[in-house]
Amino acid sequence: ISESLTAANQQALAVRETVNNGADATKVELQAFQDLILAKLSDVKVFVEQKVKQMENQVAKLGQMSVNLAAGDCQDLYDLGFNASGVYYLQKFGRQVLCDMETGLGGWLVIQRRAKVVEQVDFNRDWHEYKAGFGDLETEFWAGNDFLHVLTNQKTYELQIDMIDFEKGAYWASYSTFRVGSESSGYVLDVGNYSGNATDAFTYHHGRPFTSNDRDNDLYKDGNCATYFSGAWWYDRCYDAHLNGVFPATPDRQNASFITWWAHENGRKVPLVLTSVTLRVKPRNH
Ligand SMILES: [Ca+2]
Repeated sequence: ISESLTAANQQALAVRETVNNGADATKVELQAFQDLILAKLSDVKVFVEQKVKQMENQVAKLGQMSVNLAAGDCQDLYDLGFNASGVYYLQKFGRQVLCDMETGLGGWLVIQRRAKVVEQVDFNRDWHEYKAGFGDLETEFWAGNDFLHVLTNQKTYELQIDMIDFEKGAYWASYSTFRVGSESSGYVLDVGNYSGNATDAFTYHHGRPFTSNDRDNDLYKDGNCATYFSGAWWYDRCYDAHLNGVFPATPDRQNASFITWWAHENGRKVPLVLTSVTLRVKPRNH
């Protein structure tokens, strides 16, 4: 009996050891399996995180695209983070515009630019060319009356005019209201509330429709101001400011039939003889 018990006991120990060993082996296997699963899960997590990030980027891009589609001026573009001056495409109007993102707080849309350059852009053009716009955004251009109409009727716009006189230097005129009417109104000019150092020569043109060499809407009875002064404008009889005129070959203060702005100096009206002009607009209070 004793021997049997001893043998049984040894057998039991052997069985226990076998079981324990087996358990250890199972534990090791389970641990390895768990590690494998965790590693896989970690891979899946990285993959999912990458995908989520990609999707977030796509959504952000789509969001910005839809906002870009709605951008109606350079201020909108500026507010979207575009803060470099240059040519931008306004999806809303299907056209390129020149934005000045540096002057003042930025957000300016340049609607006209003149400068004495080697290859001068001809500004003595007809109604339809002024309607559509012409020139080169990099040098000289007119943004176009149809565009000026839809642009300036989105919000209330202010206008800034910068001019250089060949010997007197820089002048500026600012108007807190600038709006251009529809073609059926003759693109009537609504401009007001001047400030600047150039004296106010543009309010004279307030309420006037546009006159081109083939459409006489001016108040000069004996002829067409645009024909006489080579360039379309919101003529009255005929002008105090004429910024679409021709640059004189040589500066001449006695002959003001060229591109000019009548300034007041010491109680006298004196024409500025301009070498460059820029007209730009942005929403008021920006
Ligand atoms: Ca006339």
